[in-house]
Amino acid sequence: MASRPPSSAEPPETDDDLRIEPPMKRAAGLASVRSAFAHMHKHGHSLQSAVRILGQMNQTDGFDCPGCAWPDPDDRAALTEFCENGAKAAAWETTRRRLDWKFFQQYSIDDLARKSDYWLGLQGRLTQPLMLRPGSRFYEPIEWSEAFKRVANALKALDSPNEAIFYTSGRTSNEAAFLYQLFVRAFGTNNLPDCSNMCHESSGVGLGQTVGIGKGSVTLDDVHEADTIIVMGQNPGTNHPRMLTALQKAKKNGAQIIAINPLPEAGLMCFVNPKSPSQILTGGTQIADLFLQVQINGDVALLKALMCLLLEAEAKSPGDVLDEDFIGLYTEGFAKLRAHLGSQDVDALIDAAGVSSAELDKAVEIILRSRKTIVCWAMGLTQHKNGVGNVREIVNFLLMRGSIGMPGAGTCPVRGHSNVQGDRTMGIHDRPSKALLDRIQAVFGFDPPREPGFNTVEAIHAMLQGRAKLFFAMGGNFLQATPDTNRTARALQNCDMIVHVSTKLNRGHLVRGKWSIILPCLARSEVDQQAYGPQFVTVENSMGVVHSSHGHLKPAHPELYSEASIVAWLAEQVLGPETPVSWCWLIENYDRIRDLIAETIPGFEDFNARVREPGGFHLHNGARERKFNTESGKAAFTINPAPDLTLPDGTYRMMTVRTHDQYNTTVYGNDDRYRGIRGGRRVVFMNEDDMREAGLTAGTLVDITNDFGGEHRIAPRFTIVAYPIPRRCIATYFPEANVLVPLNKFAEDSYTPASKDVTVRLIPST
Ligand SMILES: Nc1nc2c(c(=O)[nH]1)N[C@H]1C(S)=C(S)[C@@H](COP(=O)(O)OP(=O)(O)OC[C@H]3O[C@@H](n4cnc5c(=O)[nH]c(N)nc54)[C@H](O)[C@@H]3O)O[C@H]1N2
Ligand SMILES: Nc1nc2c(c(=O)[nH]1)N[C@H]1C(S)=C(S)[C@@H](COP(=O)(O)OP(=O)(O)OC[C@H]3O[C@@H](n4cnc5c(=O)[nH]c(N)nc54)[C@H](O)[C@@H]3O)O[C@H]1N2
Ligand code: SF4
Ligand SMILES: [Mo]
Repeated sequence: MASRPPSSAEPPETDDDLRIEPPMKRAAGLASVRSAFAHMHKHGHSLQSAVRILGQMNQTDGFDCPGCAWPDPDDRAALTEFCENGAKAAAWETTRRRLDWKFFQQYSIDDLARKSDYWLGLQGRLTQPLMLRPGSRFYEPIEWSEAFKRVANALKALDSPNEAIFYTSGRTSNEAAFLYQLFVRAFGTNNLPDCSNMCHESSGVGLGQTVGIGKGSVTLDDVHEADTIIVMGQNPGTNHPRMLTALQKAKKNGAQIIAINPLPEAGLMCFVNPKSPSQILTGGTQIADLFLQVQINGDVALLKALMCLLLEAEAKSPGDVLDEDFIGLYTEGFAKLRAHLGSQDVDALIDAAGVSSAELDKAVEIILRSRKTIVCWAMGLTQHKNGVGNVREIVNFLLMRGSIGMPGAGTCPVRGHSNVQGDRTMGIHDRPSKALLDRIQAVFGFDPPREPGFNTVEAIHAMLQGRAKLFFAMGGNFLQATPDTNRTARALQNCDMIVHVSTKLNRGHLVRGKWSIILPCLARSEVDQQAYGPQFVTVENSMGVVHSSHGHLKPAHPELYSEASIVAWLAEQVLGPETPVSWCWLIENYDRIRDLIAETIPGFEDFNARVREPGGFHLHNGARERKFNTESGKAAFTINPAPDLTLPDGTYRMMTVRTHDQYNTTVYGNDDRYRGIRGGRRVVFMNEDDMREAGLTAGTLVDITNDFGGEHRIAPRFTIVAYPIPRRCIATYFPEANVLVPLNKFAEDSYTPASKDVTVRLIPST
């Protein structure tokens, strides 16, 4: 095994136990229940304690699952409203293991850098503030008061507030996020990059431009009622497992499902509901009625081809396909789109998509059954250079048939982090709207900065160029979640200070600034005790439902601060008498924060009362009512060129995906059960014909390389795995392959890094 230099920003190679099995054809079942409890056990929980903790998850008086943003059904099952991966997230967060000062005396940052991400996460919860002094290789514990003082002094010493960057990851509650953005703006900057920049930003931008709201339009009831559900660029069996229950219910009600994906993901093919004994006996529900194995980034071509076929069907049977009334009343730009589609070569589009015309005819047949169509999507569509174009093309497709703003139809971008949507609603944004800034000014009486701040890509450039010198992260793992890992590492190393508010140790803590500080915080499942008693927080799920989350567990350590109180204490010290609010008074009782949210953010009127209703409340959504909040008040058809997919000889198009055993950069285990991978993560999924042509065999070790923007990148020693993936397409896992994702290849308009389309070469390892 090749060894890496110490302090490497990349995970070490630890694939000694790699085993390859055939991919599975169905998801969940009893294996998922076994896996859920095995993970709880691994983190020190007895069966009894596992049942107690998981039984609270997603209940109206319990804590919100720290996993994904999929909504909870109204008819929640008592005790079992969670999935295997929700259980893994809970196990990882509620672990009984603790990191004390002895651990940090024992391991230097170089020792820790040689450990795998899995090992780092297994060590337990952070319990004390930690500091890495200039020149030292060991974190040392410090008092909270000293930690706040050092961070506050470093912030105050900057020449300009714009030299500080304040990152957020999407687990932060509404209350903490609202305070955080208020503090950052009172401090004087809009430098609020967010994990959303790397995630659904393309959806937010594309939907905002076309239907006037950067969020999806459907509710869970719509999913249950739809006649056609198209799932594109998403692997729900792993990343939103309870979505399969909703799809199963939709199918029971007569829906047909089309899956569009380069991979035949097990969860898209068949789902065995682990809660149903009859399902376990009968082998489950077939999910996709039609699987379109699109090539990577072939979606614009595919959607265009579909729309051309719909126009052909309309010509044959006028009035039956298009919703002319809807188009006339609610939209603009259709004539131009129609002319554009008329000029397209449908066979060439089908070819570019990589599917057959018979398959597309089948898709049209399904779609024409009714107008109640929903399109769901995730990272397979947003993380492309044309990510915004992908989303606008979905909107074109839905608008043509009036499939929006009616029961059972609409847009469904399926969000990642459990409160990523809420964080945005609370004002975490590098490009805040004028309306938000005006409200902040009216409510708090200070003039917030008006110029745009840095998004993630811009933040990395600013740090590289020395224009930003202090990096503060409210959660997350910026180092490994961002593209071009080694460049990001250099950017972070350029900082005078790096501050992480974190629950667990991750590799991001090991790439140091001149000073590095870790502030450990409470997790959502824990009691958040403040002056007025235990506080609950609120979150917004993927379908715009705002609800409460109540932590019941004993905190991992008595001295942990909540994220909201960390912001408050810091704000108090940084802003001093200039402060717009009394921060420490606010955190005595989070109702006070919610009252300010109610005053500032539209849709949160009477917040404290409404969020106490069981299940919370739905935020208003214009698109759901066909009120399109665009400049013209109409939904916009747009023209989106299909990307040029020609590849230089000898190169492949690589997408970076998640395994079944990880949560973004958190590695729960080294298996990817559904895809047949055990005991390792450095694998490349490849088409067998491509392997033959390149003289590669299964098990060969290759270095993956690329050159982009004058930089040569290399990710060494990945094992080739033969897989049913389209020709010239390959897949690797995030974050191991992030070193290859070019910083400067991102979606137009949204800056979302193109992590699903990286041009690479494969070179046998020496
Ligand atoms: N257990 C677990 N749950 C999670 C997460 C996790 O890491 N683990 N992460 C959370 C977060 S933050 C997010 S954003 C979501 C992510 O949820 P997903 O978007 O489902 O995550 P990915 O693994 O990135 O999967 C992308 C899917 O898109 C497909 N794909 C890739 N490129 C293309 C393309 O060009 N076209 C099409 N049509 N398909 C393509 C891939 O084959 C894969 O099935 O999940 C959330 N939930
Ligand atoms: N190549 C490639 N890169 C990608 C992606 C991809 O598909 N491919 N996906 C992108 C996407 S969609 C996303 S959302 C980003 C994710 O980017 P991030 O959100 O930055 O990354 P995570 O891995 O989710 O962050 C994990 C860390 O958060 C901390 N943490 C966990 N819970 C809490 C909490 O409650 N409070 C606090 N303060 N800290 C907590 C822990 O220390 C943990 O180590 O990655 C992006 N990067
Ligand atoms: S579907 Fe998502 S939110 Fe629901 S239990 Fe699973 S991981 Fe948690
Ligand atoms: Mo995400």
